[in-house]
Amino acid sequence: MKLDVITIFPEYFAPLDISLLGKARRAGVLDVRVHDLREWTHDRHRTVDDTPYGGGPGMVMKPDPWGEALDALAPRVPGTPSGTIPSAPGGGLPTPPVLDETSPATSEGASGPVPRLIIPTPSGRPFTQADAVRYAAEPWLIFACGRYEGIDSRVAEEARTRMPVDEVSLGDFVLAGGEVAVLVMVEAIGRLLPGVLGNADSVADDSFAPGAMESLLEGPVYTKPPVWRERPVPDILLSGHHGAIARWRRDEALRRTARHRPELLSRLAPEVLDKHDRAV
Ligand code: 6GU
Repeated sequence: MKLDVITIFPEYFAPLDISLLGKARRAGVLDVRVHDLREWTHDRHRTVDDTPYGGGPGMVMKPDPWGEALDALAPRVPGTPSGTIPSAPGGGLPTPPVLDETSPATSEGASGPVPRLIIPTPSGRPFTQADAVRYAAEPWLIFACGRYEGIDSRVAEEARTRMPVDEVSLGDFVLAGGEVAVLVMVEAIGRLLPGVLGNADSVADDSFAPGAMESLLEGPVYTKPPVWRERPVPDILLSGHHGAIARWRRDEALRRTARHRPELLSRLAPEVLDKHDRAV
């Protein structure tokens, strides 16, 4: 998988060299390139922001450096619309097709793969494990890290005329910029790539993993010693009864979900519930 990151703080991405993702990069499963947005500025101060139209606090990222960066990383295929839609009434080109999360997975055309552009923003739709699974199957992702009050809206709008664009949020809180959000998403995606995790089975048992664990939180885990500070490991885990252990784990997952995320339980699809779940 090829991964481009555009940011004004390339130093934020040093952690991608270590641990699991570092291993994936050295193994050649993951090709990450971090780009400094200021390379696509042309003024002495390498300006990337300006005051917001309509007034208000904070600054907005200027569209020009972003447009040039995206043109450089994902060159427009000759013959496709420029994306400049003249606003003059009755004039201009027909609106080009809009590519978004409902578009099919990145397709391999005659000119090679089209990247998916991912823009982290607290006003995006929630990023979930299902997105991580979908993104892990794509050949090429571009992450655009906004700062300040965000990126001029026309950047995403114009990019949508030539690649799928997803605006995604990590949750209901506000970060200072997209960099940390991108590190989070790249780790969630990277650990799903073939050959990155030691034990491929561990992915299926994850909280939120598609299948039996969809909408469930994983329960407690234990290792040796069998008694620690007078606290024994639950007997069932030492019993060797694999069926009973699986049932116990599922009951614990249901209990933990009820306690920490009650709204997830009402979302459980009937087909992922087994006939013993109701008793918990
Ligand atoms: Cl994806 N970006 C920023 N800046 N803040 C966030 C976020 C993303 N998700 C939650 N808060």
